[in-house]
Amino acid sequence: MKTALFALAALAPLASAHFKLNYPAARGFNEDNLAQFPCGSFDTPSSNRTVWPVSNGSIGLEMGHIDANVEVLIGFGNNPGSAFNTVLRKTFTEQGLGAFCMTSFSLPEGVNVTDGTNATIQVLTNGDPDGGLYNCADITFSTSAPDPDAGVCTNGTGVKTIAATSTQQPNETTDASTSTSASASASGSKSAAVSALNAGIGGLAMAGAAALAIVL
Ligand SMILES: *[C@@H]1O[C@H](CO)[C@@H](O)[C@H](O)[C@H]1NC(C)=O
Ligand SMILES: *[C@@H]1O[C@H](CO)[C@@H](O)[C@H](O)[C@H]1NC(C)=O
Ligand SMILES: *[C@@H]1O[C@H](CO)[C@@H](O)[C@H](O)[C@H]1NC(C)=O
Ligand SMILES: *[C@@H]1O[C@H](CO)[C@@H](O)[C@H](O)[C@H]1NC(C)=O
Ligand SMILES: *[C@@H]1O[C@H](CO)[C@@H](O)[C@H](O)[C@H]1NC(C)=O
Ligand SMILES: *[C@@H]1O[C@H](CO)[C@@H](O)[C@H](O)[C@H]1NC(C)=O
Ligand SMILES: [Cu+2]
Repeated sequence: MKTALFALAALAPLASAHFKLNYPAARGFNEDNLAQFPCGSFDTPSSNRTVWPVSNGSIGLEMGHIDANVEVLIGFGNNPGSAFNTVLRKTFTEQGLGAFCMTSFSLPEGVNVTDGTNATIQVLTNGDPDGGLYNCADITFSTSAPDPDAGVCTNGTGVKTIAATSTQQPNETTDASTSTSASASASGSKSAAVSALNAGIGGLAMAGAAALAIVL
């Protein structure tokens, strides 16, 4: 497993991480436990919250799948538990590996927050091959929140978004490549890479082939 992961990581660094929430800072990141609802195994709010804007916020991810369905929810208060009841961005499909910066977040009509309101953002994507993958970030709203530092929230080359073919939440659909019109070769190479990662039985040769498939 480690060998396969390492070989993949060396050749295609972004393929190994499912997805990662970089900004606002995640509660924590444990790649092996990302499938644990609601926050990828981090159930306790961080004492260190990111000050995040009431309008025009950004959320920076790093994508390790060639395509993924993504949804962003929020729960209000100091510890929403698993009550992420408000949708900040409904399900869409993202394609391309690497840095992905979602922009222009604002709260839905009728949701009022003031400076100092605490909340937790939950980002979910679909899993390998089904179920969800979760990352959460604890924030404090502020009308004067600073922009993310330069380079923290950017888009990698080739990253793009398209409408999702399903309105279901990503954790209730199967792998995006089976439910979108993404090219067959892309989903094929993704599956190869993902099985090498997940099964851990690939060994160097197969991991190398999977990494090559990703690059191509
Ligand atoms: C928000 O969270 C911070 C740190 O976790 C805490 O000190 C503060 O009292 C909380 N604010 C409110 C309004 O509860
Ligand atoms: C608190 O968060 C800030 C910004 O994300 C980070 O630079 C700092 O290292 C964090 N501190 C701790 C103790 O986690
Ligand atoms: C929204 O945020 C982005 C990224 O921080 C910034 O470049 C842009 O100027 C902001 N737009 C407005 C209208 O504030
Ligand atoms: C990244 O790309 C997405 C999809 O095209 C776009 O909505 C977003 O504004 C871009 N982010 C930045 C920081 O330009
Ligand atoms: C939010 O604020 C608006 C305008 O001040 C007000 O009309 C509305 O009732 C508030 N909504 C809630 C849920 O408090
Ligand atoms: C999927 O995530 C949403 C939002 O957090 C949650 O309400 C729902 O229960 C989750 N579904 C499953 C099957 O875990
Ligand atoms: Cu994955």
